[in-house]
Amino acid sequence: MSEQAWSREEFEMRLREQGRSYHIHHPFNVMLNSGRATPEQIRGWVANRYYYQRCIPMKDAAILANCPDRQVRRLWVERILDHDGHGEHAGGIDAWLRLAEAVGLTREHTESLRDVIPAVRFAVDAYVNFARRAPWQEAVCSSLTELFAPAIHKERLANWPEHYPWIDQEGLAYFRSRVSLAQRDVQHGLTVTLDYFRTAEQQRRALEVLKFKLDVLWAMNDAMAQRYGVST
Ligand code: AHQ
Repeated sequence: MSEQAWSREEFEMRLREQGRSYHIHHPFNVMLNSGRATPEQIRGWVANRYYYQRCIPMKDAAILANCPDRQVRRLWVERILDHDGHGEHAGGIDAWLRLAEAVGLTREHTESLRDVIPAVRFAVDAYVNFARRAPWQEAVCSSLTELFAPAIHKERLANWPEHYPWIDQEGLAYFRSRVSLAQRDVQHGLTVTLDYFRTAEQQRRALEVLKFKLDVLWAMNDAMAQRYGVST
């Protein structure tokens, strides 16, 4: 006898429950947001997370390429423009490079990827390749780690100015921009996910997909903790 599928509300709750595994709880992130990080650890984090940020538009373009639904594409395309920029909007990747300069890196050094740890590259590439190969609805579901992202951006905005006064606050503009953009993006991603994953088996698969992406983010922090240490 096949299992009973969760109601839409129960399914959403099960997705949100996964937040307990979000990288806001990783010791490296806790160190960053509690003011215990050295400038070298912060520069390492910014340089490594740059690789993630620059790959996000390619991940989203892979979803667009696999998605036959024009209504979904016309919303999903905004994510690429938000990161790459359009018209006079320089975009999120440019804002991340401003963060890099604010923490004492150069744009050129950051874009060279010289500091990117192999395990960070492997985790990010696993995410991009997943989006290229998985059914587009699964790739949409994997973006739902952003259900938990506004909290982590708000935590940085609340704590970094006090803990790291040496960082020009203009450099934090990226985090400010993501609070509302993440909320907009995740509403769309959640609607697609709740609409598509209907049977018990599909809903279990959705949780597996979200866990995979949570592991991508967690593994990136593991690699940075191993490389830069976790100050206590
Ligand atoms: O800055 C982030 C971002 O643009 C995205 C896109 C989204 C996705 O499509 O997977 N996920 C994501 C995330 C961003 N910032 C991370 C952070 O900790 O600053 C969080 C990350 C996410 O929650 O997936």
